[in-house]
Amino acid sequence: MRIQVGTAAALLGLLVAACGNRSESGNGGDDASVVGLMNERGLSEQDVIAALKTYTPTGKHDEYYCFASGGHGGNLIVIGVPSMRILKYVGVFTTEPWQGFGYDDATIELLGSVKDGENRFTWADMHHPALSETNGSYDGKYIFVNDKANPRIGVVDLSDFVTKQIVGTELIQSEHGACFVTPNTDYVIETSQYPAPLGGAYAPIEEYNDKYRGAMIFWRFDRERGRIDTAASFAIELPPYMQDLADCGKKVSDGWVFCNSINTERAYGGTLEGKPPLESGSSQNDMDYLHCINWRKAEAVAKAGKTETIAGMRTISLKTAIAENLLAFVPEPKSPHGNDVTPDGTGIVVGGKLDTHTTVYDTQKIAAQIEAKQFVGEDPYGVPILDFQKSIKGQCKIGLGPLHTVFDDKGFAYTSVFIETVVAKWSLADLKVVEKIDTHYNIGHLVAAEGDTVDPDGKYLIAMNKWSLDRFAPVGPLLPQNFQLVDIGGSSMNLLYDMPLPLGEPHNAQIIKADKLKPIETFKPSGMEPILGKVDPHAVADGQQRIERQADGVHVYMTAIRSHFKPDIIRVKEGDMVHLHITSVEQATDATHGFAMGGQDVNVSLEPGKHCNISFKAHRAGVFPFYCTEFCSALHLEMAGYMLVEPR
Ligand code: RUQ
Ligand code: CUA
Repeated sequence: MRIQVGTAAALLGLLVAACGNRSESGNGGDDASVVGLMNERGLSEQDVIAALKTYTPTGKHDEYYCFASGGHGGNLIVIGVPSMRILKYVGVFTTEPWQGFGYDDATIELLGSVKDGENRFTWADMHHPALSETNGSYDGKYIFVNDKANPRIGVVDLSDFVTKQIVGTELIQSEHGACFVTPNTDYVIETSQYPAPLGGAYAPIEEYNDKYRGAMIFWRFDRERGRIDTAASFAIELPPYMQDLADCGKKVSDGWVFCNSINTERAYGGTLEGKPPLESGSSQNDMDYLHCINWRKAEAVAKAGKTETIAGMRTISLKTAIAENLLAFVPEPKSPHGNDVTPDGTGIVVGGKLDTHTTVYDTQKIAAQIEAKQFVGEDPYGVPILDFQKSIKGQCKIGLGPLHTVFDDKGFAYTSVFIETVVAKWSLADLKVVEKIDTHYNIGHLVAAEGDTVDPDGKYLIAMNKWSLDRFAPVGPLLPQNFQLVDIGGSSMNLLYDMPLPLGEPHNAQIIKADKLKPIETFKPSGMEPILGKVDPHAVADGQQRIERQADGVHVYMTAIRSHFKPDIIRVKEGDMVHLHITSVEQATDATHGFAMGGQDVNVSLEPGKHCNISFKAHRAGVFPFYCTEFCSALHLEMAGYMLVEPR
């Protein structure tokens, strides 16, 4: 393809004029001018404009951070936008060897803080990260993530990008509607998906209707401590529908939380037992139920002690929730999935996977009808139901299979449409589609810059596509996921960049302005243990290095500094418990060390000022070299030592 200079747009024309005659820096082609490169690589003008909008020169930082779920990897992916450069993987539910996450005493304990009996989990199914908010805006302090498979919530502190806490409850056996935060992050919400007897008990599946239940958990977040306060948390029992995504009211609807459900048919499969598969059994009804919960009322009810404790969780029973008028349903069309409150809080956009519309509910009408108890019926559990028509603002004819919706700063909504594989842009004012953009292929979630807050930025949107099909060089049957960066700053949407994600399935993400984050550069004061959040009692200052034999084994108080460990010879006896207490006494930002020892599965990261405690048994006699794993100086290879394990 030859490009005619005369057809270039103004921007490109300028570039061409500026660079067209220069060819001195040619690497590869003969003509290194912009036009020459375009011709050589077969790039269109649109391609070059897209490249210019995402290219970020060396040393320049991105305007936004995107925090994407790491899916089965159980970690959080930090990506710069618009360059789409991956900045970090933060270990949350699984080990992250480079960071030593899951290899020292504190992180081993953290990863084991939610277990099932003695079963520890080595993976997670992370879906929906949620940034902490103040007055409905991202405040850049924390991010919460969920594990659908083994119901857990992780709390990541954005001051150091370290996971500080993992909580869970045996009340529920799976979840999906998590994490969603209330506008001031008083609560982090986690909702069950597949009903089961609450608390983990057994009941025959034939007793599904009577014994199986869902629940919404309100994890109380203590901002001062930066931790979830499990004792101050509570739950609400829900009928055995499959509760799905939730979102919190904001501004005029602050105090409410809305949650989708599927399978109001209460099908439970039985394909070998003469029953229809779950998938068809659960898609019989035209309507499912949008759950509307007054969480402020629920909080007061829980505070008044009108709860029963199940598996350690204070739980408001369905009966109490109904009696207190804090739970009501509104019908919602055809296997709903996404549930997204508009920036002004007046609407909730629901996408029905088997529908061709998004439905915009009216939060004020819903609240008023519930207050006035204007119900038109009740479900088999006595939960009051509102009239559909009286509860909506209207519907937008959008295309087949709408899922999730995010918002911009100009009154537009953007909905992922799975079956059609597009992002549909539509106006919240008149509920009309204005434009669609192809997202090859299988779009799931989408995320826009601050697009689920009270003040969205517009600018960028990422379509999070489940399989990339033909987008990249083939790598076998398991295809990369594909994040497609879309420019939504102009009057029409433009695809800027395809970013393969080599792990699945990332599900959802959050995009926040980079200048809202102020991460620390080193751990201060020296000896900080990041999960403890303060100087570790075993921290070691220079001059205090020592080896002590105590009742519970050999304690080694060690420092790391360029380029040696002190002590560097450790003598123990076969069978001894060894406790390493290592403090990095560095303060320069470019001086990270690692500590690894073969044969013991020991591997930690020692960023400047950080302290780690590592315990293991000297399981056999022998000589065990240890060394630094970060190329920290010219004499990095010499940053090493020996543990000598003498035979008994
Ligand atoms: S799900 S693709 Cu968020 Cu877990 Cu909708
Ligand atoms: Cu310290 Cu390499």
